[in-house]
Amino acid sequence: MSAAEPVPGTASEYDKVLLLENFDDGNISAAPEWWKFDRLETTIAEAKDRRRGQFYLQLTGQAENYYVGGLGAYIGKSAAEYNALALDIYGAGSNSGTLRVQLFDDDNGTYQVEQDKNFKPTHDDQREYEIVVDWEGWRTVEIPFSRFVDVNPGIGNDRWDAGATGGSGGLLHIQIISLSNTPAGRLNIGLDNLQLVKTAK
Ligand SMILES: [Ca+2]
Ligand SMILES: [Ca+2]
Ligand SMILES: [Ca+2]
Ligand SMILES: [Ca+2]
Repeated sequence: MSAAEPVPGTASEYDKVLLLENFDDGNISAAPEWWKFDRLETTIAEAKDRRRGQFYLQLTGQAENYYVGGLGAYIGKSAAEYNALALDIYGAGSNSGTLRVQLFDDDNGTYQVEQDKNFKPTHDDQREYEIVVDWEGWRTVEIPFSRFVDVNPGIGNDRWDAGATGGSGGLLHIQIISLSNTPAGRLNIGLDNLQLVKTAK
């Protein structure tokens, strides 16, 4: 890589960037506060290369029938000026696992995701994109918002409209569900630099 080439995962290649999380405060309980559920285990890990800053988040955990667990955070910001989610993912080879990234946008102007007893939204869109992590080392994954699929047709307005306008709270939650490639496998994935980005195209 030549010195002039933009470093993947840095702001230089984007028109606009909103950093959601880089884990460099070494604390997942604040700014933002992440919730965690089921068998997902998280460890703040020391980054070995400067693109990752001081820390990243290591995700591990034991699958039961492929499912490990998840983590999520309240964002509550407008995503109107961005067109993709970018995140750095560290893979440990073909059996690292799968991340199902979920975005929730506010469709009833409440600044919160109202949920039923199974934690499914009752008034807001839930949109998903799945990343099969089968590589080794770090990779910046960029997912255009248009690639996220609305998984609750009939609930919310079934449109990606995460701008905080007209009373909408914008992008409310990001949540990441983790799965193993085998029914009783172990997850092994690193996570860093979650950003909303505006790509040039
Ligand atoms: Ca970091
Ligand atoms: Ca809502
Ligand atoms: Ca919907
Ligand atoms: Ca919507």
